Amino acid sequence: MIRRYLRGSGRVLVFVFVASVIWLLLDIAVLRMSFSDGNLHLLKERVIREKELLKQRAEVNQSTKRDYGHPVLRTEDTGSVSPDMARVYRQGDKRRNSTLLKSQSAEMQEAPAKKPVDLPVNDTPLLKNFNQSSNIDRRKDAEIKPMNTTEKVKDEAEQKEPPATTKRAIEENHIRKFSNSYQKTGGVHRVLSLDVTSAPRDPAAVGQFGQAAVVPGDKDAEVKERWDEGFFNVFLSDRIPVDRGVPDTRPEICAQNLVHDNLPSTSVIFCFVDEVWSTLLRSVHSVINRSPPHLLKEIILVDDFSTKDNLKDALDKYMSQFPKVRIIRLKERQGLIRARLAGAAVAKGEVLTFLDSHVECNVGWLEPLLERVYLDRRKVPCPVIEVISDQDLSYKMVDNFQRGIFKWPLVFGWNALSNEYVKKKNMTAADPIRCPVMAGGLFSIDRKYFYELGAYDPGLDVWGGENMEISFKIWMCGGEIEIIPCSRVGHIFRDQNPYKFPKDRRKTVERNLARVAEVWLDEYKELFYGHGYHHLLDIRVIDVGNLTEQIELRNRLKCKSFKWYLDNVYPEMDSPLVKAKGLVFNRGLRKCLTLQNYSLSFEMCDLSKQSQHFNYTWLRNIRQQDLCVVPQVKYNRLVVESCDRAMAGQRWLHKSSNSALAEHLLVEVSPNQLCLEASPQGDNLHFANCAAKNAHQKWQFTNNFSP
Ligand code: LR7
Ligand code: MN
Repeated sequence: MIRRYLRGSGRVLVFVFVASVIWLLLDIAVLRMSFSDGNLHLLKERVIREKELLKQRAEVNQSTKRDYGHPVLRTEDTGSVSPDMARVYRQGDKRRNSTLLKSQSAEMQEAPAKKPVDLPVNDTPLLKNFNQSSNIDRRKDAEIKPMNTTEKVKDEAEQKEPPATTKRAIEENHIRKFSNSYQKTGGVHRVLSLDVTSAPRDPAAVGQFGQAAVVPGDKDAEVKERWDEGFFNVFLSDRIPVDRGVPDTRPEICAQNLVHDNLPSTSVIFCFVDEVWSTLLRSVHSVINRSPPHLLKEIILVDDFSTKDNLKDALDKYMSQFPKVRIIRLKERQGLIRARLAGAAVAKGEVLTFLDSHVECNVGWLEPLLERVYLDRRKVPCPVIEVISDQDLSYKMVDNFQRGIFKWPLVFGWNALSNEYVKKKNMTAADPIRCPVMAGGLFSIDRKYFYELGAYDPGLDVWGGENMEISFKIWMCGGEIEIIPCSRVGHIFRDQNPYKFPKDRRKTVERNLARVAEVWLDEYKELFYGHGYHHLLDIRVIDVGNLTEQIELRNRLKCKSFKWYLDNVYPEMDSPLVKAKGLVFNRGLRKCLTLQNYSLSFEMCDLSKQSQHFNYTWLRNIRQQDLCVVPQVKYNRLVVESCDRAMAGQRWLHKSSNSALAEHLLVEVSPNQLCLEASPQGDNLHFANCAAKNAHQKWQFTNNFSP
């Protein structure tokens, strides 16, 4: 039977079959030979790395599924920040994490801490060139040869490219390639996930790939000694490579996103004063390594009159290897606000990108920002600000759906979008997030638009409040602030400013905030002063300076009201204009306070009588239109005067229902506790020592808005 098959056409078939098998075997052998050991190793590594990445993303996704990935959401939902929140911004929750929220207020308020997620980056070698995995658009890669990782640099060298020996040469090489092959077509391309280094990264280096760096046992004293140089672990920072890799923390879809080919170029502006050398360098390297060169017009370093020696000649020398880096030296200390203005004044890029001087930009950080400006020049995009630990310098990913908000008295904080909101808007983790207030330090803005908006108020001094100013200005004058989840930048959050304030720190910040309140808050400025800043109303305490130009600017730009901002941009913020209002009912007398023809009396309560309606304001006045009910302790009586916000003598403390002296009205300026009391017949109002149970000392407003 076999012989029959081997006859005729069957024989031909068998021959073809056997030949194919032999050919296949040969093919495999050749393929095997073509892989050097190293290549096989790389291949294996990539597979493992991708597995690792998938695992990490699965973990993030898992928590995302649970409740959109931010622990803050578990405690803080729906945009309202609970009153017992403890630390803001600079304080964070040190027990749980090293993240810090910022307080620009002297009275620390609380906001949810921005919770970082520890990344599973344990197996260092597997994470070599981490950023490259699966993020590179291979089709585009072939077309336009974007800058790439160390591995890619090596490949190119093997392709008989001129050897790039210095960083500058490498940079120029890439710029040349880009300008040759990159055509501004008006089309789109997949976002470039670049990460160039001059030499392959050492996987064993301290803190490599954003991992926690460990202090050798005998170096604790040195760590301590150097801490104050930057108020973070300067000792470790100095040991970490200036061009270390960081884990690609973007939501998965980001690497697939398309951006326009003809995005505007940007000037990146770093202002610094006495920044730690290694951190400043790492900030600059992260921009050079991970920004498409054709979009990076220049990097401007504005030295705000630093005192550290190495930030002078040594810095000039170091930066001279990067043709795009320019250093501007201010002749005297200006503070970060005017330093930014100085940087912006010389910038040539179409877009300004401001960054703090202790950051690390992640892969693909720039294009998503510029894309938003390209789509609408009035959009002001901010990256997601991730956490570089002040303790071990590890790069920590933060949760999704976070936005910047403020609480009274203009305290910045983070707040997670509510589940309902995310669902209702059908949001993905990569969608831009409308952001009522920016953190301040990291954002891109169209250069011309920045100036149309009047840039920053140059009257703001040194540090603080400028993020509120620019945020209100942007929103109220027609722009938008967004957080772009596909753009991520790590920032070292620290407990203290490592530089001196020319004047008192607290006073500087308070004065800045008062300027912002006076120009932008309209009637809501009472809420600002009323949350612990009453003292600022006394012109002997602060001089906010001249505001004419700022007010004129606001009029010229025809900016909307602060009420519009609250209603449209930050509707979750509950901002009642007064603390309490309505009838003022005396519990003992069971009658209501009445004001007629400048005289006070008691009448039967009647909601329809305007003479019985009073406001208890944030400035703690009892007020009817422009008239205030004022204690005259000396004569043991009440008078009616025109309200004057600066007069502490016009103020009352109305105790909330859960305090010991519930519903009592205390004279604010008085050496001892004095309470307003109605006489039993209701023919007289006088002051008496406060007595918790005395019903004639209890005053009830119809509506209470504050706890
Ligand atoms: O006088 C100064 N001159 C300067 O050049 C003071 C500071 N600076 C530099 C300084 O070196 C740094 O690079 O300005 C930058 C910001 O100062 P930081 O890092 O001390 O500020 P911060 O990170 O504590 O504070 C945040 O709030 C500031 C308030 O005005 C600025 O807006 C910062 O840019 C801002 N930082 C961020 O938004 C990063 C994320 C923090 C959060 C949340
Ligand atoms: Mn900072």
